[in-house]
Amino acid sequence: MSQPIPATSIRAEVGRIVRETPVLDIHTHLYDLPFGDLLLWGVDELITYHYLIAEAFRVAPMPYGAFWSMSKQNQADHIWRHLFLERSPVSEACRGVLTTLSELDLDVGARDLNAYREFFRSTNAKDHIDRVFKLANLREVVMTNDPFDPIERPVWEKGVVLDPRFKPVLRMDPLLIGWDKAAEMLQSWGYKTARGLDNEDQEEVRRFLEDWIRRMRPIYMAVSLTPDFSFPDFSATTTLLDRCILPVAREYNLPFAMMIGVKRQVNPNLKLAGDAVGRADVSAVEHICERYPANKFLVTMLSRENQHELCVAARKFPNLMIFGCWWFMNNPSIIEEITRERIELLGLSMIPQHSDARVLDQVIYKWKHSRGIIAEVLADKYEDVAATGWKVTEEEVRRDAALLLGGNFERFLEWKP
Ligand code: HDL
Ligand code: ZN
Repeated sequence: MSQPIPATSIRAEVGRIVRETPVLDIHTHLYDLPFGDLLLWGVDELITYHYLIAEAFRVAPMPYGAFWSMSKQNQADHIWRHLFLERSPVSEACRGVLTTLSELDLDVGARDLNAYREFFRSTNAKDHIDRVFKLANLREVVMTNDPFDPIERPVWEKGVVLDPRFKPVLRMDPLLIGWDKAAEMLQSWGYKTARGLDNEDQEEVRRFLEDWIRRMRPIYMAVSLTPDFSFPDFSATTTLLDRCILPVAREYNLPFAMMIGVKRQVNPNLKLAGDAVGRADVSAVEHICERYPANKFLVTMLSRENQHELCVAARKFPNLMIFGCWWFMNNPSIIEEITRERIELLGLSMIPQHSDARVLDQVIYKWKHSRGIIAEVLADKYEDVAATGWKVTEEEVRRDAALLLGGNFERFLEWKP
């Protein structure tokens, strides 16, 4: 066994090891180069992140239409002025912009937005992907790919060769949440789905899924669900899960990711920023994990109030892997709280974080901030066991960090229940 880390050095060593461990980021909205403008990067995209748009409307209310008709650069100037210059940028989303600029070696103290723009104009997307992956110490990012998206679909239909660092996921919100409209879209693509989800419709939905699995080679299938998600019930969602999605997921040994608790468009004027959160019913997760032991489920929940019960549910089902501090959970105070309770209840058998990045550069700050918190919590836990006489070694800390930052996910993908 390698030399134990002296108790007084555990914190520093754990921090270094976590920083040095490359991450597999299991949920993002990033796109590889062939998807063109769907790949967002640069300072104006950073500043017009929908999180910051919501925050800007709080301090500088204006007619929504007036904001949306502004150019991206003018929207960024507006947000920069109100959230960064006229008041201190201390929210997590504001701080993230500054962390990213700082890690890119730009002079944050100068507060010179046009100088930052100059830097991004001086580079290109391909070089920037390499630069960002290196700074964030990422090895792979998992995308969110939607066959119902009219811009994205043709890219897949034409055929796309992906950079191996970008992994696809088959996202199916429109199918599961709006079956009637999805049925019409499937019909327009040649699938016979006009009979109210009877057996023949179900067969056609399975064919649609298999067509896209062959085209996209996704590493999991995913959906976001509202707080009132229940399972089983008499909805089209239950029928689609039971008869279409989960049988196909089993056949291809693909996990099904459920992201539960989004209250969609509580303020539609804010567009992407208009969604909110609601406490969901974890028993739906328990029922689906219990009913389908040969399926694998990745689950993250949006409400802080659901986190402890989700940890307990994960203790009951080996086919349930909980992950990330999603969206409104992705703030230091909550990341720390739920990482502690996850390690205390689940040890290292969970996936502590994903970035959910929409702008390429965001992975720099989202992972720098989260690595710091995860390392601090881990250091506490190693110090606790070292106090009993247990020997904590660099080799084992490195092993554990690799599990948390990608290894658990990869093993879960490989595992056949
Ligand atoms: O449904 C999702 O995947 C969410 O992450 C939404 O995309 C949300 O708008 C978001 O970006 N959250 O971080
Ligand atoms: Zn997301």
